[in-house]
Amino acid sequence: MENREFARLLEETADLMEIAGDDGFRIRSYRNAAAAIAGTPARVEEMLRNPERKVTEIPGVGKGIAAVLGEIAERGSFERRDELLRKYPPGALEMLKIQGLGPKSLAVLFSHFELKTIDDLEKLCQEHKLQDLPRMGAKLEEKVLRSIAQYRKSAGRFLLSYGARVAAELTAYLGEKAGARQVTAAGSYRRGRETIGDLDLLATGVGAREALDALAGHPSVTEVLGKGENKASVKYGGEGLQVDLRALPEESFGAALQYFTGSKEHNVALRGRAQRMGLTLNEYGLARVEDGVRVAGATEEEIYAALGLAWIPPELRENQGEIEAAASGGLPKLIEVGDVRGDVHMHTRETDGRATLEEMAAAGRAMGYEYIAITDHSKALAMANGLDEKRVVAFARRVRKMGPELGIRVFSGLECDIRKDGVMDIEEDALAELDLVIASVHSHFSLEPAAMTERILRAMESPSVRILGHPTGRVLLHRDAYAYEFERVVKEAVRRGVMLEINASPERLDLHAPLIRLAKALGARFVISTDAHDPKHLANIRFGVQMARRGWLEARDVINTQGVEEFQKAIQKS
Ligand code: DGT
Ligand code: CA
Ligand code: CA
Ligand code: ZN
Repeated sequence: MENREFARLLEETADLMEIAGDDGFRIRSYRNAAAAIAGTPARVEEMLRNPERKVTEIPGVGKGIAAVLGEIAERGSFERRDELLRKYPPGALEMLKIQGLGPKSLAVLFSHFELKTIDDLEKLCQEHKLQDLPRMGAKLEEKVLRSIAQYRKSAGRFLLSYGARVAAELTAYLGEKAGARQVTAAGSYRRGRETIGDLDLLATGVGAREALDALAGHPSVTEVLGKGENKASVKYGGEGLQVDLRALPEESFGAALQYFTGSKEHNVALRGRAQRMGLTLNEYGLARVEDGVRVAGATEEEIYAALGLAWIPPELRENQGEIEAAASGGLPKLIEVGDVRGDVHMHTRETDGRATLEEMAAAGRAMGYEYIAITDHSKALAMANGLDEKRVVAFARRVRKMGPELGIRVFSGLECDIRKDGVMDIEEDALAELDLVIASVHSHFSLEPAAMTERILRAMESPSVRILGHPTGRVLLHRDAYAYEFERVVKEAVRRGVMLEINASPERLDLHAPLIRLAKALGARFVISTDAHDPKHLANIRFGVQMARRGWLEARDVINTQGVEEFQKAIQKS
């Protein structure tokens, strides 16, 4: 069992304890322990087994929690959790994910109504039953209905970054346990979609068959949904990600990879093209209709070539014009991770980051970058200890003075809040001290679209603003983009030389592909940056690059693929 799993059970129980009105101190001790366990490199499961070690070595883990961890390791749950799960319906855990309803409101609802599922909750809101209760009103009902819709849309989907973690782990595991050397992830994961419904793995060559058994025996597999000659389907981890593994002969590997990469829409269009050429395409290969002779199947390249097409990168396979472009030699030369030469959005301990300026600089060097920009928060984010004018200026001077000591070019920057009325959170003369200002919306997400448009337009009037940060504000599986006139904002950004961020943080991935393509068509320029709050987040750049690729971007569209001199020119103030 992974540490994450232990942490998840503790967190979940803390939520239920809050509904039950348990002692706040106790609830906090669960949450603290969960955070500590998730963040500790040592494996809890091994510590429990090892007589030389004690889990109480982990800060935040006391005797009580240690006993709980032992029980979880033994039987997957523990007494208090079982009690709470008996007391409240299983839907309670889901309801906690509905925004607007904290544990306290849920406790009130449970005491007044027979409430078992999200559907019951939806019905209560539609029938305006919440309004009869203290401190609940029509506004809350609307909010809950909206977030139920949001929840349903995201239920059963997983972040791309989680898919990446599981894919890497299983690939290594199948190599080790079954000797399978060629395991490839297909499906939406390979296309780089920001969320995935399940993980589709393909194995071929030595050990492919053996891999099916090995997968079913993986310690994080909670359920085997099915296992046959060529396919195994399992549930992985506490959140229940489905993983499908197929074992394939080498001669049809390309056809299977093509088929299971999708998208469905791309495949339908491709099969149509094959048919018009007198060919049939399926997961086993490409063959002539008239005599059934196979013409391709071992690699994707030969299949696309036999269809008169250049090989199409998976990120483009959404039937959005890529087949036409591949037929006419018009595919873009997509940006690659190696093209990025600097990361220009990150936080330090000055605000809500976990590392120092020096540590982030070292991490940037380790990525092979020529430059980074440190862009901490501004004062409106009081929770994050945002910088005021004085600290902004002091920071800029400090970076200037340190210069070469940092071993990499560091631009002094700021992620400056755009206030509700569009005024920048920091005075212009302080902003002017900085090399690079990102303007971001972090509050008042539900303004009317017209007001939100004006707000962002006004922020861009500041001559210091160079980048619009996470331009739509969405948080995947959690919060929709805020509404505004995107085209108008992009046109103004182009006019003022403001670049659009493609935020690579796995929870955001903002902008997404359709908006990137639209913005590019309007002449926008982009940066891809990680918004790192920890040195290890710099590696998330790959997800941002995948978004850019899905948006058909080439390296020249992305300004932080340029060397330090050119980048500096691009951020110079007019
Ligand atoms: P997901 O898992 O919801 O994020 O999305 P995908 O694209 O990974 O979809 P999935 O896992 O259902 O299937 C993987 C690929 O297999 C899909 O992209 C295309 C192919 N595929 C699956 N079912 C069909 C089908 O009924 N028709 C066609 N043409 N292709 C299919
Ligand atoms: Ca899939
Ligand atoms: Ca699948
Ligand atoms: Zn931000």
